[in-house]
Amino acid sequence: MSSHANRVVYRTCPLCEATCGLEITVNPANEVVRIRGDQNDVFSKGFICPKGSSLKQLHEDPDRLRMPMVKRDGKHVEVSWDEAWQVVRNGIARVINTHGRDALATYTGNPNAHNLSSMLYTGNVIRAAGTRNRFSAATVDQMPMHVAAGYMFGLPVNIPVPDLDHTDYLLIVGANPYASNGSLCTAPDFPGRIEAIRARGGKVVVVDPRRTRTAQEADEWLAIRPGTDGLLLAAIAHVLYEENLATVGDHLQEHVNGFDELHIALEPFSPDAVTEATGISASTIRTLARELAGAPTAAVYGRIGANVVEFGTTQAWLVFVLNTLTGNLDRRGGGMFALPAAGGANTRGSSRAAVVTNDPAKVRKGKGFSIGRGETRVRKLPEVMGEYPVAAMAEEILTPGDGQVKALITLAGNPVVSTPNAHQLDSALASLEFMVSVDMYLNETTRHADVILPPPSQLQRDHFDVLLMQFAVRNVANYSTAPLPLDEGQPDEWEVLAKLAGILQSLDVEVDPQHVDDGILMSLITKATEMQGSPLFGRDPSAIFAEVNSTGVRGPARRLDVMLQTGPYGAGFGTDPDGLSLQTLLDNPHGVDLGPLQPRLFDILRTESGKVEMAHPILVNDLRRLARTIDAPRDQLLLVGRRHLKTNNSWMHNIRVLTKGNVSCTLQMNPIDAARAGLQTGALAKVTSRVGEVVVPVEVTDDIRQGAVSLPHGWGHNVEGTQMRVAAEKAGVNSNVLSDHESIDPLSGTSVLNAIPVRVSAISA
Ligand SMILES: Nc1nc2c(c(=O)[nH]1)N[C@H]1C(S)=C(S)[C@@H](COP(=O)(O)OP(=O)(O)OC[C@H]3O[C@@H](n4cnc5c(=O)[nH]c(N)nc54)[C@H](O)[C@@H]3O)O[C@H]1N2
Ligand SMILES: Nc1nc2c(c(=O)[nH]1)N[C@H]1C(S)=C(S)[C@@H](COP(=O)(O)OP(=O)(O)OC[C@H]3O[C@@H](n4cnc5c(=O)[nH]c(N)nc54)[C@H](O)[C@@H]3O)O[C@H]1N2
Ligand code: SF4
Ligand SMILES: [Mo]
Repeated sequence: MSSHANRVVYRTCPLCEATCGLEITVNPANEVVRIRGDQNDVFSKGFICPKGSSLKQLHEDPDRLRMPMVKRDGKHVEVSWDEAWQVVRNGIARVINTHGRDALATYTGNPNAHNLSSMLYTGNVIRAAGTRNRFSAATVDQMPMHVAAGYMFGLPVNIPVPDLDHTDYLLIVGANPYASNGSLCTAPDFPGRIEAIRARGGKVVVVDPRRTRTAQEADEWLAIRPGTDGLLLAAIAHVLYEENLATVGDHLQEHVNGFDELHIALEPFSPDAVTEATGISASTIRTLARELAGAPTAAVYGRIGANVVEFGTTQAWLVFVLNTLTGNLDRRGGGMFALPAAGGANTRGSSRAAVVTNDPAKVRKGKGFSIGRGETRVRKLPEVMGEYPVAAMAEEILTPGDGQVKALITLAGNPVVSTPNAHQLDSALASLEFMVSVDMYLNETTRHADVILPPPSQLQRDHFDVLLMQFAVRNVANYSTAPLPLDEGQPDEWEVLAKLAGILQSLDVEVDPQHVDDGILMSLITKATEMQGSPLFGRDPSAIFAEVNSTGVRGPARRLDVMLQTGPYGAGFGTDPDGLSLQTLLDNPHGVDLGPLQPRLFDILRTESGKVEMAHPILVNDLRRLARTIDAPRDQLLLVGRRHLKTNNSWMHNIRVLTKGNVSCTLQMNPIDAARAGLQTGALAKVTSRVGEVVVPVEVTDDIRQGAVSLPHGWGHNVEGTQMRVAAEKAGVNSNVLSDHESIDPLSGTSVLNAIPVRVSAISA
């Protein structure tokens, strides 16, 4: 190829969980000429959404930070990397030396999950900070799924995903994959996979207070009252028992605990009892139960609408329970567990022979799952998976006393827009002694940072979905090289993170990220050589280090090579010549297909009993709390969220191609509720909750049930001191001004971001 020709690069899209393969054409001046779906991608087969092609505009966005910013006299100015690191070192040293390490807090946001550097190095930063005050977006997102999976299957990553490509019946509860493209269910072209279910004669039912695009495309839409899914799910399970339809299937008969206890605990939840609360008729509930039990295969899938609510964990568990009680757990077409090529927390460091037997006699009993190793200082909320609920972050900063948080490190997060009681957190961040953010924008959160350290753009880095493949509907491995080079003098994100980790540990500004990384790699290899079942067991760590180092690859790709080689499909540094290594993936730029999901429950169960715990006491106990909501008063409007296909949480509104047109922040309201409040489409409404108030234009629509109103999250860009000019033009309002930091799912600490009681009134324009 002559140097005047365009080149084509294949890169997995890192913007959402769908992991679509992109075909990116780049000209000799290193400008992106075109982005389209990669027809040959083994997983996405050409599918792309409008966000995928906007990676070009994201890369070229003049507001995207290319140089570090330091706050001087209240204003952010560009500085050199050396200068920025000096400020970071001094700020961190001052806080640690004055107040101790617990005065530091960390917050890690969603894009870390889509970023190879972050997936591998963020943990090093957090550990190096040495603080117990760790927060993340998990407690405004999927934490209920982890906790439920932990109690039921022994490990928080043991989350069953609906086997979309083989199921005959899909019940979707509080998810809208036509907009979100799926979550904890990695499935490029989720919509196409739903359509395929129907095309092969299957059925799709959607439970959502809004008639979403997903609901429109389904066979049936059930307009549930927000926050009451637990009652519905429990009632479906109740019917399964009552009508003798409940069976875990022959494959699990001997391997579950709690089948009868669960039956008893579900007693209060008859269809008749929950009809009024849920707004779903008893006959519909009975039909749902019979259909789920009667379908050749069926899967129940619940997400944000079922998770970030008062009963998030119990509902996540009930979703798993329904998959189990209909005989569909760990069975083709039901709820299954992926086997990722790298980074699987239930396969770590073990070769295929060691992890793929699915022999019930070889179940590795575990310690079980628990929470509460420590509690927050102010509200005494328990630790969950090594972190605290982000709903408690503001009070930990604002409440004086021993152990008060004085400094914050945010890594790819925008908590001021994404977490509850936004105004409270905003003022908390303004009161910090020191804050550093690794982020590519000067936005609502990072405007409080003393230093912002920008990563390169999404097109300037390599990629592999370490996390998302643990929740994929098909086993696939795909590594992409960086389509575009780094800018002159620009460090890669892993170097930024490794250096930050080094500074946090040693308080020495001179740390060399390469040196830090060598240490990390060596310890990774050493661990593998000490682990029975690993292909590296008993081998010489230095020899392996030398071998992986000889490829010339550095940073996350070098670590990934070790993870792949020691993973369940791995080459094991010579033990399996047909196995996977980084080189295999380099040779296959469209990905390597590892096949459909296979039953593997017995390989991953880590409960103390070695059985599936259908009725963990903590969850069964929570059914009592749930039962008390059957007769709860139902006079208030309940606010729910929504996502739009062209937005991505809070941070892509600066991309004009995405926000032009009808993408906007409105309050959706049913005609009856609107008429009652004297509101029409376009009129301004005041929405008030216990903690806050916003004024927002109304959109009257039949596509939302009575009693529910909906605002998308991620907006509210009209604040001082940011640098997102396009976003500011169409600012919208921050829906988390309304969400209440005191309102959480007590089992997981997850914030209640749906079914928030609000008042809506007309205001004169
Ligand atoms: N009301 C309501 N609130 C919600 C939700 C809801 O449904 N309703 N959803 C919740 C969910 S599911 C989530 S995941 C959270 C998200 O919460 P957050 O993760 O806190 O917020 P994001 O909007 O994803 O912001 C991501 C930040 O990372 C930066 N960024 C983007 N890419 C990169 C990168 O590659 N490297 C670095 N260093 N920075 C990067 C962006 O500039 C932005 O500042 O929001 C939650 N908040
Ligand atoms: N385009 C786009 N894609 C995204 C994102 C984005 O911001 N934009 N964010 C990504 C992230 S971080 C995540 S976690 C995923 C989330 O993926 P999804 O879970 O599919 O998220 P949503 O599209 O918000 O769908 C949640 C649905 O729950 C409904 N709902 C609200 N309250 C209730 C309730 O009480 N009961 C029931 N049954 N339903 C309820 C809402 O009306 C909404 O339709 O999406 C990811 N993909
Ligand atoms: S669906 Fe998700 S992964 Fe696919 S192109 Fe759109 S944003 Fe990217
Ligand atoms: Mo999320």
